[in-house]
Amino acid sequence: MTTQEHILLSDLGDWAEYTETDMRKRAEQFYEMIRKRHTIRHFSTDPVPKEAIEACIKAAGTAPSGANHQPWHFALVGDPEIKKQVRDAAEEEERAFYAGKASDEWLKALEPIGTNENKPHLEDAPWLICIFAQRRGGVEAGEDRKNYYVNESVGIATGLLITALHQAGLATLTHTPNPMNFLNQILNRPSTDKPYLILVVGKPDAHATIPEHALKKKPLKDIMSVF
Ligand code: IYR
Repeated sequence: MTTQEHILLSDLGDWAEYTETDMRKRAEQFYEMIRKRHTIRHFSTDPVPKEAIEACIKAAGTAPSGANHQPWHFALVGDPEIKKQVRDAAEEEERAFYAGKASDEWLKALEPIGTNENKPHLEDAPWLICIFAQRRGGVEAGEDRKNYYVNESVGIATGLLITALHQAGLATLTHTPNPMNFLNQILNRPSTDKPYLILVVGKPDAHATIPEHALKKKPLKDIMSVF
């Protein structure tokens, strides 16, 4: 065991103390902001500056992770040719999914959302963020150590990313064709990088709709217990 330097949080200046009133107000204000996030499936082809996406990915990269190994990779795709390759491969998997691979129970659960095998948004949206979960890595670039709590870490980073994008005025769709191994090939990722999800990013089309089903959020009493 080596002893490690620790830095006083108060020296960093990265923690702010609020009064109870301000704490409650800020928490409510954040809720009012984030409750307006909706997953959308109809994207406009309007361009979105790469710098805005990069800042959101930097925010995602601050997420807590197992042993701080930051076991994630974000492949940002804006090239129309590569978006088409992703769409073609994803739609092939989705055709198999909707034509029989998915159980009746699963298809029934998806009915109120109205999804199908057609994924034009994979080409319409200006950006696809293909997120990979790294089974191996380490805290320094180029390391090849075992990573820990990989799914938890990447899930948290993805949550931050979706939040950052929403806050910047960008809409998202979390898309998970299954299997997604085609992403390793198209985006040249090693086999120890597991494709985690595709985040479709852009502005909503003027006629974008949201299924009523998606607006049903469980009230606090159904998602929380207090002891
Ligand atoms: N990946 C498919 C199916 C799908 C599955 C779930 I669970 C969803 O919440 C939505 C879709 C698709 O993208 O169509």
